[in-house]
Amino acid sequence: MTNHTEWHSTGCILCSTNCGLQVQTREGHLIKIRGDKNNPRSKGYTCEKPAQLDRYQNHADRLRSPLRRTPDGEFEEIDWDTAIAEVSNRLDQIRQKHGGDKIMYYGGGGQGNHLGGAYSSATRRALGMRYQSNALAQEKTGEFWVERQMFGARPEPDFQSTEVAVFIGKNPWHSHGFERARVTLREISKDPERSMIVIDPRRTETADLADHFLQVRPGTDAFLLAAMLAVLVQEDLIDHAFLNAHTKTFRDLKPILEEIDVAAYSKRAGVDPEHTRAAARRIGRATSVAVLEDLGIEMAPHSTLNSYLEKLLYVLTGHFGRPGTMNVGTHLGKLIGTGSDNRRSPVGGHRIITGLIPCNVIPDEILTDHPNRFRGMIIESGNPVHSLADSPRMREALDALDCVIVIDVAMTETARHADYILPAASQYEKTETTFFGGGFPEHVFQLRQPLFEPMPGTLTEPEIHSRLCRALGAYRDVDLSELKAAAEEGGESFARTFSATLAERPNLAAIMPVVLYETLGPRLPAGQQEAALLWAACQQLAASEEESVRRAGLDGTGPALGQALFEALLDHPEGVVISKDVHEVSFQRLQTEDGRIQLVIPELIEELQALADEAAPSQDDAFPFVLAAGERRGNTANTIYRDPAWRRKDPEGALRINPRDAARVGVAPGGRVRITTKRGALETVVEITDTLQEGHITLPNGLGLDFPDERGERKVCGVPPNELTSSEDRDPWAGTPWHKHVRARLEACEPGPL
Ligand SMILES: Nc1nc2c(c(=O)[nH]1)N[C@H]1C(S)=C(S)[C@@H](COP(=O)(O)OP(=O)(O)OC[C@H]3O[C@@H](n4cnc5c(=O)[nH]c(N)nc54)[C@H](O)[C@@H]3O)O[C@H]1N2
Ligand SMILES: Nc1nc2c(c(=O)[nH]1)N[C@H]1C(S)=C(S)[C@@H](COP(=O)(O)OP(=O)(O)OC[C@H]3O[C@@H](n4cnc5c(=O)[nH]c(N)nc54)[C@H](O)[C@@H]3O)O[C@H]1N2
Ligand code: SF4
Ligand SMILES: [Mo]
Repeated sequence: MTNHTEWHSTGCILCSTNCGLQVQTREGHLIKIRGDKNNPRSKGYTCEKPAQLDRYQNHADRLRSPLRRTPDGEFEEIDWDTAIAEVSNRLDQIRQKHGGDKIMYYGGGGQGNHLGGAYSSATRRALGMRYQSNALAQEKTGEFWVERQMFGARPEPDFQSTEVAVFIGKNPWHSHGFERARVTLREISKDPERSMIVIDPRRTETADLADHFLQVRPGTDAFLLAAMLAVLVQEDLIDHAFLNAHTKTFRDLKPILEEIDVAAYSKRAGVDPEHTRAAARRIGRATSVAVLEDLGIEMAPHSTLNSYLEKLLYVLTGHFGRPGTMNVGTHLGKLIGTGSDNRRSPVGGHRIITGLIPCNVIPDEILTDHPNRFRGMIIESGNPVHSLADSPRMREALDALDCVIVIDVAMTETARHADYILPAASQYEKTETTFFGGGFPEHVFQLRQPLFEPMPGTLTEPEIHSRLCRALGAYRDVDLSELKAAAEEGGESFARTFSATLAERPNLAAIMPVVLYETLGPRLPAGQQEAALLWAACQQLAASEEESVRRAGLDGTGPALGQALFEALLDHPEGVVISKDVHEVSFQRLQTEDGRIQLVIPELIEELQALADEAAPSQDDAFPFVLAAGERRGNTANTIYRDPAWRRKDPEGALRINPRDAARVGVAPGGRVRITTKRGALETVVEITDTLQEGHITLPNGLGLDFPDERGERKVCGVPPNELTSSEDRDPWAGTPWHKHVRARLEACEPGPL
């Protein structure tokens, strides 16, 4: 086994920021971990969480052999040849009997790994699968839907140089979401010329640094954002020159915002109208503003409307396409699907956005006798039984399928419901990367190289998909011989043969990732065969964004530039700048019909206008609390760390509650409560804190995982939040869940025996 006694570059896989790390290893363990100063984006920064990464790499529940469910519901080990043959056979049977479109794909990547999903497209095409979903369809699809209509692109905030940073339902102190978050937050907070605006019902660590903290009542952001937009229009803080140049329909929007009663809407949101005005004026008068929304508004009532209003805040004030504002960057590889948004889910007719079926309706697309229902599922790098709304119903749905295949590194809540479990090499045992944003104007990409050999018994996802495609008859060795020969000749010759082959042979074009893996892959340095697919992504980026790529210092034109880019990725496992943009390019990247920003989304305008008549929520006596089910804290990391021992403080993940509520419920610090929602009831420990307003309670995300203790007894530590959520509580447009707004009641528990 290779030991890295020297520092070795890799990356953090615990959140989408993917900070660069340097590590030392010994006998399969990560023994020393520090930030990597050579990563051009994170520059040595990390938070507290990656220190424990060996708990991801090595733990009791890592999978070490393919497993098959036995008739008595247990699992038995099988070898890989049997697993591949039986899995492809079972899926092919569904295809032949019901059609490949009855097999659904879920997942494809987490916070640190997106190559599996990219290679899976070959297996999906080989089986004729048409429908997929992943965690983005329970958080970001509402925002995507809005962005597609307004911009046809995805603008990203530049907090490094902005004058005014705005966070809406986002706590970057803990959840990050952009590079070097804590450093940047402190810099903005200390600088008297710069300001921070935070909209959150809880006084978060980020709110503590803010100049304007609007402590909104949970679930009423639409009112507050509408009031802020109304201030901008009513006080004429609008950038008319920008709107004239880049939009068309302000005159349709203006009267709607002019009518809004700022005082009444602010009060409805629990915010002093003067605070609303002050924050809006700060945005209206700033030279630059950057805005980031996240789960606090995306998983709450009016979620898609919230995303629309959030974007109007910066568009009406012209904070787009300049330093410190919102810009549209380049991307190597695709995180978000393309294609039309006109498709609907096969049973319920739910809107498919960026190619994804809303997570909340997946059980409805299975638990029915509708002829188009799903019959099988491939779940890769996702834990939907734990992470999607309504865990009991998700378990029922998986059990109703003819065949469930899970590809994962660990025995998860979801894997327990599989017919076959295929064990993957971990993210430190293969070449991996993510397609999350790498920044603007300089875009950084990191292709991480393996620290360890794949654990015996595991395979990388590209290898799994290649074997599945072969077993399904999607390719034979002879089909690839010409390309293999061309790969030996290298660069230009391979590029030519590759385009010619794909143009002539649609069946190979359909499984392109696997073709690259099998032909170019073996020519790559040892352990980096999985990088092959990125060769195509590099060629594409070099062709579409030649100037930006050359500005990053890469030479050549056409395929030679693509090749140079690909080699840069292989040569720089610490991360490398792959493109440099000028800000004006943001306007050229608008992909709307007329190339302008669209100000009016008719459906959402209707929802905005209907706010005026929306009844205030009644004090629901059965469920008087609003539970935010799934808060990010310093000791949560989705379900990537399964061993609860990584949480030294607060191992169980306490329910947070305001002191006056705690007194009313009759619970003391460290006491226990029973929390009940319309879906379920569970017990938990409490933490009493005045950072929460009365009536608002929170539970951390990612807890309640099933893991063996020191004696090997399986235990669930903490509350699995989705035992308490319902799939019908969701946004009407995007189907995204309202996890931040779960009605609940609390009762103090008798102190239990210790
Ligand atoms: N430490 C840590 N970091 C993470 C993760 C993790 O598990 N742990 N997960 C990563 C992932 S997958 C994601 S998507 C991001 C999510 O990152 P965030 O969205 O920042 O995370 P949350 O804590 O879920 O929610 C953000 C804020 O929403 C607030 N909120 C609740 N209800 C409302 C409301 O009605 N209105 C408003 N305005 N705010 C509300 C909460 O008080 C909270 O401060 O974090 C990423 N980073
Ligand atoms: N109630 C509530 N529910 C929530 C949230 C909330 O705030 N509240 N947050 C939601 C959000 S924003 C998100 S993003 C989701 C996250 O939930 P999921 O998408 O389910 O993702 P993760 O917990 O990040 O882990 C995914 C899986 O990947 C596996 N894995 C790790 N490395 C590899 C690998 O190399 N290969 C393979 N094949 N598998 C691997 C892990 O073992 C794990 O099972 O949770 C969501 N669920
Ligand atoms: S901010 Fe995210 S990527 Fe960076 S070290 Fe922390 S968890 Fe890892
Ligand atoms: Mo997420």
